[in-house]
Amino acid sequence: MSNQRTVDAVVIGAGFGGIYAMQKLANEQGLDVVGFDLADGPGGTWYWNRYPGALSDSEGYVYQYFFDKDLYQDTTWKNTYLTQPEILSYLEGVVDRFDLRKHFRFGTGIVSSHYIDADNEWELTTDSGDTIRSTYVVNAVGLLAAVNLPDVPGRDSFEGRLVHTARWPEDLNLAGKRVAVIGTGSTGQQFATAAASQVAELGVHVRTPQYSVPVGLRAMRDGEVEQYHADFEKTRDTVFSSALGFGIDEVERSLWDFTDEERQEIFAKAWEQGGGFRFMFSTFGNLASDEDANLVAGEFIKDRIREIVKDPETARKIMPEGLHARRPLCDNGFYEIFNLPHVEAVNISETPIDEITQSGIRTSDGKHREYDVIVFATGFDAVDGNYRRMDLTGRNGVQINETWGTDPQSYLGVTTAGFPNWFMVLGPKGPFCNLPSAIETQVEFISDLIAHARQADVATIEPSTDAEERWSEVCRDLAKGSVFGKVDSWVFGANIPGKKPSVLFYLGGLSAMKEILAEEVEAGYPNLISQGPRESSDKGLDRALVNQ
Ligand code: FAD
Ligand code: NA7
Repeated sequence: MSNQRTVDAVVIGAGFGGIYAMQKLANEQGLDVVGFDLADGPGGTWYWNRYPGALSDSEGYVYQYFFDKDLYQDTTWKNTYLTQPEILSYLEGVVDRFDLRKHFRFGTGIVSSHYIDADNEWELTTDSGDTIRSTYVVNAVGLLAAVNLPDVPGRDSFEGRLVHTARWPEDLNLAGKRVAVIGTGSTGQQFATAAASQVAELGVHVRTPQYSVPVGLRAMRDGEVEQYHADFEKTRDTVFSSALGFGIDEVERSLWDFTDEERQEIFAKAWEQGGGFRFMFSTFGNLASDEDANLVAGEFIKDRIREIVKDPETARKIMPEGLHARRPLCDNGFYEIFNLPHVEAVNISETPIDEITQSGIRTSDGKHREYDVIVFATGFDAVDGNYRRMDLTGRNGVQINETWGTDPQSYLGVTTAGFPNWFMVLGPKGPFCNLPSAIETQVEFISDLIAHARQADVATIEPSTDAEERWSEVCRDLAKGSVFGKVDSWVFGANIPGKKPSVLFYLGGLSAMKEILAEEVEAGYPNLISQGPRESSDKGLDRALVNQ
């Protein structure tokens, strides 16, 4: 790459988002596009998260693209949920099917993106010092991709293997090893459940126990995948016209309209069928909004934990408390592993980790446990993390951190004021749902917007700060009505020391988001394209305000 190269568009990231953005911009629009990913190949999340047990918690029939019927009908899957190797292989197949590999430079990170005001262009620098100029930048840098590796005292002194689940090394064989896992979110639970059958000893370090229900993993039945293929249009329409895109029934009925016995029956059926989102959104319509109803659901799960975990003291150590209001979790036998003699629950809110030593972990009760491997399943600096990790400046050299402060902004989750011709896939204040479906929706919006701007000879796509502020207000108001903001988790940026919690998602649902985007398009992008002095319009926001 030479210093002089100028392209139409740069795509950063080669996960679901970057791959589809490349397909739209390079293949469909015929633009000159270069893609970059730090990873040595495509896949994004599924390139990096190779830890034992890594599994989707969206079902296989919705955790894929819907933009191409032939692709959907040529895709088969073995079980109700998808393992990491299956998803990685699917995404690699998509890249090859659409001949996209030639557009990407893998193993190459973008360290800075600067808007050059005088030229109305972006200048990007790679980690090897190359620069490239581009009219448009599409960031598909992932919302669960900026690794959180907490600075536990002594961390770097450990002489065994210390790994983060999202940077899993291929050569790490856990067989017969003494293994500690720190963290019991979705990842920690998946890892611990899978590792329990491989390792000699497993110390599960639990800080905040979480509610989890069975995932319901089972083999696809004869003819089931073929039926999904045949029902392509129906499934696609169901997914995109739903709030969550998970392919589950989204019920409205209130828990309070049922007797205790009926509630137990409904919860038991969902428990049997499996799926975290199903348990929360297909049982009753008010678990995510009504704290008391939510607590009833929590009690049901606590009863199951008491039944499953034989030793009451162990059950106590992993027992969740309070609202069931993090991203709903599901597992493939997590609670059951605590009945195994070589699996120990270490509650590190009761006995915090004092230090990691050369050979293990010392907790505040003075106990030193020896380990060969320590696994950090400590999650991500979610949503805005990867933007803040770049040297990123917009108009007049203003840094993204300065623009966003502690509350990352966007208009409709895809653009932000002061950053012209610069787009985000799954940026802050985008929809909270099955993410490949959100990605398709956003990439199509971005691609159509770029096509429109080029055709209409519009030099600059950028939201007004006013439109952005009103979008924030929509997101804030929706968050107020949800239990999710009432507990600390990555969903509200409340999992990273020093990060101030903020509203990171639009909780109005995928279908409503789609309608809002469509209105913006139909109205001629009034909040994104200005001819002459910028005036903001309410048009694209009408639907959002109506839906509140
Ligand atoms: P990613 O797949 O995260 O890809 C982003 C890419 O950008 C990465 O490869 C990264 O290397 C690259 N990148 C970032 N910054 C730079 C830079 N500066 N320079 C170069 N490259 C850069 N979602 C669901 O809806 N359902 C699920 O079941 C589900 N399961 C999940 C399980 C796990 C273990 C994890 C971690 C996430 C899961 N998710 C799930 C969320 C998942 O991240 C999304 O579904 C989806 O894969 C996101 O795709 P993406 O392309 O937006 O980002
Ligand atoms: P999560 O859900 O953020 O979980 C991280 C876990 O790590 C959680 O149990 C945390 O405890 C724990 N953690 C984080 N920092 C520390 C420190 N410093 N010490 C001890 N324990 C710590 O991340 P996941 O990867 O599991 O899941 C993220 C999403 O990716 C998930 O929803 C899926 O969509 C895929 P805490 O709860 O903060 O007390």
